[in-house]
Amino acid sequence: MLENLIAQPADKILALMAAFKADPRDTKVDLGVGVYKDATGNTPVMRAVKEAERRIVADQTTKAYTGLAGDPAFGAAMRDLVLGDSVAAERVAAVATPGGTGAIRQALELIKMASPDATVWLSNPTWPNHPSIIRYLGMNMAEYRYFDSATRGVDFAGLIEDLGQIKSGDVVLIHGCCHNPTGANLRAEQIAEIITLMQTKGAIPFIDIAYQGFGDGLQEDAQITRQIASAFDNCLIAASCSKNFGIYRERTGILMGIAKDADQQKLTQQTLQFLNRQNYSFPPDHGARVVTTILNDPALRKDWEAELEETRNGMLVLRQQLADELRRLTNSDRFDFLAHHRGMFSLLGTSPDKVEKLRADHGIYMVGDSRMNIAGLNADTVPILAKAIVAAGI
Ligand code: PLP
Ligand code: TYF
Repeated sequence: MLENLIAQPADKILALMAAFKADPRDTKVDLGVGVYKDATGNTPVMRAVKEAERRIVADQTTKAYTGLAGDPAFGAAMRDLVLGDSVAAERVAAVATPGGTGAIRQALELIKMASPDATVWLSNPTWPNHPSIIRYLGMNMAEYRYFDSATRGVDFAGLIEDLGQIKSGDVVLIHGCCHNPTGANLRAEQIAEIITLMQTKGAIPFIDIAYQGFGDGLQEDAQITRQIASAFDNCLIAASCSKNFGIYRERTGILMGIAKDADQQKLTQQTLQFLNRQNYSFPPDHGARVVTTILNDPALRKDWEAELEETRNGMLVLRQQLADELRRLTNSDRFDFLAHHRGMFSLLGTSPDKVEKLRADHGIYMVGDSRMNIAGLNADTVPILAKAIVAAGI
């Protein structure tokens, strides 16, 4: 049997992680995989997470199964965090999932069940796992223009033109904040225009929010999601806790399905639980319990928010330092977009051979499409990167 297998395409981001590890140069700089790192290159366990884990270990009396949706308290806490009061709670179905990826997978399975002929529209570019999972599930897929390689902002005219082709029942996947890989984000008035267009066409929004709190702030980063969720009868939201709680390996995420009314919510909830059961029965609990403990305890929550703000502000400082250094070196404002982008990533907008040159000549690792993880920098490596960018003729 196993001789029939054919090699599957590797994840280019994870492959880059391995290449970085294997590089013996001690001057190497990792701007690859989207994991937050502090100035010393460490990915810390957040203070509130440590304390929540201590409490869970001390107080937990059982590790018996939760339920197919996970702990309902996690669902409620995440609904509040992501949606605020933008949508009535009785319209929201929710299941815990293994990470944001699990939520995306379950959302796509739900779409396939409910609407097998629908086309799922993705931004070009997007996170590579989006098209990979859609292709694996044998679903229809199309792209809408997103990135303007001249301004390194959003190509809004191109986006609107492409979304003009969507058909009734099609699904449009939108990054809730901190677009991966570009770092370029939509403004509220642009979202309003997209909403109107999608409503005219009868399309369904699917939001992937994996970096809430990494862009403009915890509430600010939820704005697009809330704006969209409150405007449609149906909406799917895949939220990840990996980044904003720093619990990557715990695999913590949630899929929320917003239904038209309470009856439709019941059916949606039942279906989401069915999908969890088909794939893994009960979702992982530990990370979800950590998140719930933090969100429901005012002191822990305050400390988590403060540390998340430090993280966010640290990345903004690095962005500004890099933009300033490049402004100084090039005597131009060509790289000012780096300070305007938000989240962990910026797409430099250069060719794969220049990215390769940065790796070969300077030991600077970024993804082949020229995505760099800003959190991989520190005050010492900012000038090194700026010099290398100029030396590579970018
Ligand atoms: N969506 C986007 C856009 C991402 O960048 C990520 C990466 O971390 C995820 C979803 C899901 O992450 P995880 O499955 O680790 O929660
Ligand atoms: O884009 C990134 O770097 C993160 C981490 O298969 C990641 O989202 C990368 C690849 C992958 C899963 C997570």
